[in-house]
Amino acid sequence: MLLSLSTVSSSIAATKITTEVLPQSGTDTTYEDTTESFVHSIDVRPLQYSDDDKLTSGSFWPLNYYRNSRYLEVNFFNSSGENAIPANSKVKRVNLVMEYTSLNAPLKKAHIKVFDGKNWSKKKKVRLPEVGSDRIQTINITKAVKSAYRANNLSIRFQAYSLAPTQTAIDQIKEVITYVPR
Ligand SMILES: [Ca+2]
Repeated sequence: MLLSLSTVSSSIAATKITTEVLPQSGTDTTYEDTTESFVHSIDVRPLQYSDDDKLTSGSFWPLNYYRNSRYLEVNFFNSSGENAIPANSKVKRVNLVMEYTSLNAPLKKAHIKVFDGKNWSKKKKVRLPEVGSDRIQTINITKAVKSAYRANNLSIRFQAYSLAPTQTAIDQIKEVITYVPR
């Protein structure tokens, strides 16, 4: 009897929970002019599900190299929703699932950065799609998201550049968190 109680108790302690967080807001600065008025809020609803309803970048990505000022930023603020991760939970893994395509020409490079509450992380490479064909991938960002607070207050920036003008269309981007509640 004691043995069985002990077994139950240790299995509860080790229970991992995986939850998905969908984007709530975001901004697009791909427009030609990067003055304040060209920082556009985006409608994130197309990003929430893989259903071919897509968010197209407002303008072409830069040519030949990245520009710091050009990005799509997506926020996964989750501190009060039913999927919020309890404070002090042990965050085991945080992935981004992203499905997107390039519309007009191949991308040369693409990456994401993760905001950790103070700074943007190092670049995480994003694999490139064929033109007009969706590419779905899982990007492990656990190293940049070490706490429940950060997992609940995630912002990411997607950046790309190409050799010929092209926009991207994102069908889905979501945060998948695996954690052990405390
Ligand atoms: Ca969609």
